[in-house]
Amino acid sequence: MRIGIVCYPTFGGSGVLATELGKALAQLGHQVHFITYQQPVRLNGFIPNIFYHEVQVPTYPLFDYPPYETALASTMVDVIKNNHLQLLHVHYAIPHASAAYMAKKILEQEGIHIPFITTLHGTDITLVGRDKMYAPVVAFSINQSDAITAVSHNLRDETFTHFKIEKNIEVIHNFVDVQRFSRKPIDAFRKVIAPEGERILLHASNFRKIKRVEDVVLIFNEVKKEIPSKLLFVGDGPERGTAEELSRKLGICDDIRFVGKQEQMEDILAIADLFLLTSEYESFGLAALEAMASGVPVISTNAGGLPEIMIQGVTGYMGNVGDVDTMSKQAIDILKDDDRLQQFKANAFEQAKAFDISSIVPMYVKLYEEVLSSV
Ligand code: GMT
Repeated sequence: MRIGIVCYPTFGGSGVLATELGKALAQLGHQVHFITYQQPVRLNGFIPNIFYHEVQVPTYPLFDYPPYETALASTMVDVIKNNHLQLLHVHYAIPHASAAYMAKKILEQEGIHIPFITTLHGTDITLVGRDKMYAPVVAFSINQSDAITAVSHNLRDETFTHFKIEKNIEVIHNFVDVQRFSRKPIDAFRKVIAPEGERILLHASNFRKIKRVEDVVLIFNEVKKEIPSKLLFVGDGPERGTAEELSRKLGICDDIRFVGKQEQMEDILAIADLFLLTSEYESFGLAALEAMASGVPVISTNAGGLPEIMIQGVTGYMGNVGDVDTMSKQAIDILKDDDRLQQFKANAFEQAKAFDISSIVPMYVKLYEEVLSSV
């Protein structure tokens, strides 16, 4: 198949998933064309069968807001026509689904039929998409999609709750390449972070308000009182300053490192003992799944789709949003004893296998074939 993939090229989960999907499809022999405004972060090196088309957004003094959606739709038209694409798969509804609809309608006038599939990822529905400044266009373009998928049952339910959707939404869970994430820890790296053999706790996100990164600091503060440990913060975003300020106030900043945005997550996860994800909402929690694939148990909230990947008391624990007390006790429970920690690590790894790339990617391929056969 010749497939166009549209996504955000940044470190966000939707872009990561879309890129990994494109790479996997290319490996299966399909031709994959990424259409986005920057080279996706996980699209590194030369991969046969993968093409990248950059969306250029010309500016003009009249534009306070350069019209990205128009440029995106025009690029889609150009790429589809010149590369004879058979279908488009857009990740994150805003503005990718409406741009795909526009491209589809333009091409229809030239006798070219291009179906598009929209994968809903989370905030495009639960936070941003619901805003009345976006909602009518989001609902319309989802309904116009030839197929719709959601990354969890929870997100599918949320979509039906907040929008009038007239079509089926298929749940295809996010995936992880377990083989890639099962790395041996680099001892020298572990020593730099935890020179006295302390436990290493880890949080990775875009540091938006919804992640509640202050709760990560508060949990770490409690753990540290009982167990010698260090905390690594991976990623960056608006709430990083808040987390830093709180760690200074608590007098624990020497035990916390902010390492910024990182491409080699598998190497960082390999040295971690526990992953913390305290979000107010996660449609899925891809970062938690990647941790599990690295054999790292997870303490998370029980929000959104997290209960669909976690097993309470087995792969880690889930607590209510904001219940720092309970989540701290759960973290200590996992970390206090070596054998117990090893058991949780093994369980986390075992559960990640249920979401391995090898079993999830064929679901997308099947969907593509169904969509193409109904054209
Ligand atoms: O976590 C974010 O805010 C980034 C966002 C995105 O769209 O990139 O992540 C969403 O999609 C991920 C991949 O499907 C999910 O694993 C995340 O749970 C989801 N984030 C939220 O729902 C807040």
